[in-house]
Amino acid sequence: MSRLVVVSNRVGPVKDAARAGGLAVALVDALRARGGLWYGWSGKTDKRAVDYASIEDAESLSLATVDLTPEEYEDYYNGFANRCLWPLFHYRIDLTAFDRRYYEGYRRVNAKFARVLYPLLRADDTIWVHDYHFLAFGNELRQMGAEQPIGFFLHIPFPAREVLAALPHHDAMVRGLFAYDVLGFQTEQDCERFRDYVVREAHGIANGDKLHCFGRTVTIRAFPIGIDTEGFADIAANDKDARRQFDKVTKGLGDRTQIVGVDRLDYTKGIAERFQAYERLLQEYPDTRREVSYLQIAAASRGEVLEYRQMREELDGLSGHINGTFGDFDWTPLRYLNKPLPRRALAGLYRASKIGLVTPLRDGMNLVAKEYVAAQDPEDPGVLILSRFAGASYQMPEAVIVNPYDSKGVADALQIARYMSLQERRERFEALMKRLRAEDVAQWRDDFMSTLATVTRRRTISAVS
Ligand code: ADQ
Repeated sequence: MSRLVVVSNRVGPVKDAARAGGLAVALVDALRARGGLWYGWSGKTDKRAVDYASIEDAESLSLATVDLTPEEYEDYYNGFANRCLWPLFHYRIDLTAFDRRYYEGYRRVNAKFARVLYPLLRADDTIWVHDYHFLAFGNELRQMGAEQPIGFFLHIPFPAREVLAALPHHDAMVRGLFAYDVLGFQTEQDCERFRDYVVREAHGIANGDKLHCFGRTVTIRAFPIGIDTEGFADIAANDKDARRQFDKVTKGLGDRTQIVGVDRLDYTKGIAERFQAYERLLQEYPDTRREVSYLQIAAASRGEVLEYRQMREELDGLSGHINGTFGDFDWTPLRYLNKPLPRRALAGLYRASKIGLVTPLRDGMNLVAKEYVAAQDPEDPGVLILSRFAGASYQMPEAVIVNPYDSKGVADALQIARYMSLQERRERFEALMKRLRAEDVAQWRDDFMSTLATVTRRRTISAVS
């Protein structure tokens, strides 16, 4: 078996991968099995950063990382990746910074990553590149002469053609993607939008899962990412930290319905809209007062980006308003915590919550939805309320599917979930779990790897000119 090289913006952790979640575990397992190399940014910035990787061996695999200069970090990471591609691919043209300096920095850093990796590659390596930080990376490697199979997986949505066209360099960006052999997306809908762009905008030709354009052929497929379903269910049911968290949440809850939301603090997750829907619930259904308790965990992220700081202020205001209006001496309607929870505690929190509220405005997949279901007690499972705009909604139709912009609709869904019969909850849970078990993270990884191996067995290699 050839060596696997995984490229992602952040590398690791390896030792305690379980702490970071299913994706890290799945990648570490694959890397270990193939004596692999995990390559990316060190997480450090340094004015004197050089084009050189630090390599460390970590338990049957190697880690190679590069530092960035503060300018590179600003233009490539904060700038183009997080202030341009992230909002644009999530349909927030209004928040997108179309700054050419960012784009140039992004190209430069993608080229730097390729330049540093290239001498470390072996002829029979297989390379798997992750996410929107590295759209241009494959073509940079090809231009240096890399002939290895290179696959790319996009964790976030691929936008509609008209939205992508707002990006001044959309054509070069898509052209560069044709250097990869396999392009993996979260859903069929993402594949469809990519195909639509290539056929209409670049006059490519679609043929089944193949797309021909710019003198190259790539294979396009959906690989919906999963979680470690069995492992997470086991933690929720049996782990002592999970149990401790479960007890903490349920103590003093009485007959109240616990609603939970868990997110990275990000405007794509629809937390402000969710707070408004909750307020609507309390307004329109007075029987819910004192009878529900909503806990929102939102771990701060990307605090250096202005839009994230503004959103944080907005959420502080909304949560204060809800508690000020509806709260009482002995009842806090909304508890809103800005911190990450360890995975084991998260599992206990999900299990203690009768309703999981997952309402992103746009999301590539959303793993919280999957974790919430996997953590439930099969005898008395809770109800998942899920946005139709999360990639996960296509695999999870037995959730209560909502439009996150429609606060009345979400408030109604909360009422439906509160009164859902045990039999209906069990039926929905069983159908959801069946698919979560079959389509877990190991299956996602193996599916991608075997597609890449099959596709590249016979093909010609060249850079996109
Ligand atoms: P994210 O946008 O980060 O990921 P998501 O899939 O919801 O989104 O979460 C990833 C992980 O972070 C989950 O395992 C979750 O438990 C954890 N997490 C989130 N908030 C947390 C908190 N407050 N405390 C502790 N853990 C927390 C991107 C895409 C998604 C896609 C994933 C994987 O945006 O659409 O599902 O990649 O491909």
